[in-house]
Amino acid sequence: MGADDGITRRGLLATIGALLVAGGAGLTRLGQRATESAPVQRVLARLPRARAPLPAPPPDPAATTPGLSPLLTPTADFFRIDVADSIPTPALDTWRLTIDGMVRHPLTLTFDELIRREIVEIDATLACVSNPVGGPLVGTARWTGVRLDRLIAEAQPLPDADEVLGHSVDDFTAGFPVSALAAGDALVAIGMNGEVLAPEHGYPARIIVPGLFGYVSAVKWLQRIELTRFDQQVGYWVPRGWSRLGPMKLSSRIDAPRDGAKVAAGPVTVAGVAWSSAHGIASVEVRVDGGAWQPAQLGPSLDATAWRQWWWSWTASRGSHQLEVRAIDEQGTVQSARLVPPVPNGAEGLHRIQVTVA
Ligand SMILES: Nc1nc2c(c(=O)[nH]1)N[C@H]1C(S)=C(S)[C@@H](COP(=O)(O)O)O[C@H]1N2
Ligand SMILES: [Mo]
Repeated sequence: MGADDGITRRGLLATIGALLVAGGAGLTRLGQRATESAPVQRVLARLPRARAPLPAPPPDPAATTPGLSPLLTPTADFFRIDVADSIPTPALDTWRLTIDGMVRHPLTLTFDELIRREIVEIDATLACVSNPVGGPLVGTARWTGVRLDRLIAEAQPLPDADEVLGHSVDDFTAGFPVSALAAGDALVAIGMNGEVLAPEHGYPARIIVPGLFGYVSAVKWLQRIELTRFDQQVGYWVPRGWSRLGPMKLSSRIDAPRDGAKVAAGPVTVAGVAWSSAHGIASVEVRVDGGAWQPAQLGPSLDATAWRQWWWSWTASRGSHQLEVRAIDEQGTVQSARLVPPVPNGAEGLHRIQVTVA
């Protein structure tokens, strides 16, 4: 996020202060006052509670394992990828979500109408298709929103519609198969990690489809959901050389030690994260200098579509050593070691680092 969202923090706080002095009526509900600027509306917004909130996350192993990614990625650390020149900040009171295209009953909802539907929570990992092996473009969040399958069912899709195409206020599009709704966990998300969506992550609403890369699904600053056909329309990135279908791939990453690190001989905790598309992680293995694969310990499982932390205690001997990791999913699939670049449907290969033990 740059300084390009049209308002400085100090200016924003001053505006809120003025509003509070003028009377706090706008504080009680989302998007009540047409006179508030869009950023002020966002700051004043409160996230509605899920009808059946998820339990609090278990103690995070990252608290005691230096360098390990947290179970849930703090929003401030969550990667940001988009083609937006500046971050759109739709005003809640004029924002609408339309569901149309190949449907019997097109639907247009205000924000208040959207959040009158049942609010649910999911824990899911989101990865960018352009993330290289071992790269940072992946994060896990607790998403709050309205079930996308139910919203689309309200619009009564025609049987020959095979694609859900999301449109943003800035004309980005992403499409995925109608069949991806069957899992029941896709959301029109309005919250992330217990807070109203941050401007850079799609406020006021975005799509989240657990198990799919962002470029085919996770439209931020959402304004329209179109039911269509893959043989008629495809999302923004498809004519630019990326695949029509974008399931996330079984992947793993070493967070600690860092590549190129110098560590002391003796016990060293090797740790990281592993994730799949929809099948949970069954095991993670580590090897040193191409030796035998060693089973790592796994952290808590939030959901099959959320990453799993792992760690392994290595007795490091002096010299330069190579560490590699691989994941195995609940279906028994072993992560591919074949090197594949991100284009057109996601990188493959094992994350490999080199460390010096002194
Ligand atoms: N409006 C809009 N939404 C978008 C994009 C975009 O360019 N514009 N990029 C997509 C891609 S490629 C990814 S990986 C995710 C990233 O979401 P994040 O920035 O919240 O991590 O947003 C998706 N949604
Ligand atoms: Mo992406």
